[in-house]
Amino acid sequence: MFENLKKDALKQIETANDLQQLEKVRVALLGKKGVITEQVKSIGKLPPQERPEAGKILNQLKNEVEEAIEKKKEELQKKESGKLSPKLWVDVTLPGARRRVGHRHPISKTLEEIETIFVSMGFKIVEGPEIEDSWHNFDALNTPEWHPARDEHDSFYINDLLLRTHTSPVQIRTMLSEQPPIAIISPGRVYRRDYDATHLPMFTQVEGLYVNEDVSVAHLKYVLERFAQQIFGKERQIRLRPSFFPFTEPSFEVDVSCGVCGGKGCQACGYTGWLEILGAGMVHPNVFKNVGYDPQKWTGFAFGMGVERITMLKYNIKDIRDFVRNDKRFLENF
Ligand code: 2NM
Repeated sequence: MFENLKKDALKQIETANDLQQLEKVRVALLGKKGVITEQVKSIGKLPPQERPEAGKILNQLKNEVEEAIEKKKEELQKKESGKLSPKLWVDVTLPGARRRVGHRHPISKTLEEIETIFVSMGFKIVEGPEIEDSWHNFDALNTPEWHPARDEHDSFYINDLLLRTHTSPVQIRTMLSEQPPIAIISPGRVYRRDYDATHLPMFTQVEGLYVNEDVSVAHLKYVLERFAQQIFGKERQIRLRPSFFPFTEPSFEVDVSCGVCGGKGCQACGYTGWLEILGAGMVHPNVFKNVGYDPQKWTGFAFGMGVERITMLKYNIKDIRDFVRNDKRFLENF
């Protein structure tokens, strides 16, 4: 009884040549609908007197088959453990995962260039606090009480203090602690409530201050022309247009000739031939009074520029917000 079934089962097990095939054999024999399982189920259909014998034989058969499967499984496992599954194969001809190097931020790069240019002309770099009181940020700079920059709408206040809106308070602090002659630049972060394609709420400024006897607009223009030619190219020209700041008189907007058309006028410069790069002027006598300098004796020029703006002009960047997106594809270009 069941001799053929047994012979056939053991042969199937013996000829299985990998674990996957062996598992198929196991299911075909002992699975829910396996041949042996079906035989066990059909014992109930035999005449009662034959059932115990059939049960005994089938049970024995089942044990033998299970044992044979287990033995074969061990054998195949030993054989297969020596080789990797295809999932773990490594294609050694593939290029390696490239580790991309970091980059200096374009603002850091421009700032460093600006600093180098002014240091080469004898200016000293001075830094100061980013949180200021309104005396250093506004009053000392001759800014009237009603000036809109003082408004909560335009500046970030922290109770009675505020985030500096320019680095001029650093120049005020330097004039309070040192005596002329003074030649300084003050680079650093400044804060204004403004955010669009040309304004960031936090941006980088460099302001300059020169105080001595007999300083004139000619000195200012000479220093700024040298600056413009070193940062943008020696063929570039500058021009001064009248403007207004509370802390300087006279005050100017300073333009550089367009690098695209050479000053003839084109789309890049709005067909004017000129691009605005900074603000400047002769230090207002009231500012000197506020720091205890005699305005009859001392004269000076000052200027201020946005490093983001200079960088945008240098590299033709259209949206200032690109500087704060941290996109490597942007940062890689400088
Ligand atoms: C500017 C434009 C013009 C400026 C003035 C001073 C100080 F402290 F001497 F009064 N520092 N910076 C100044 C003058 C800044 O930025 C557009």
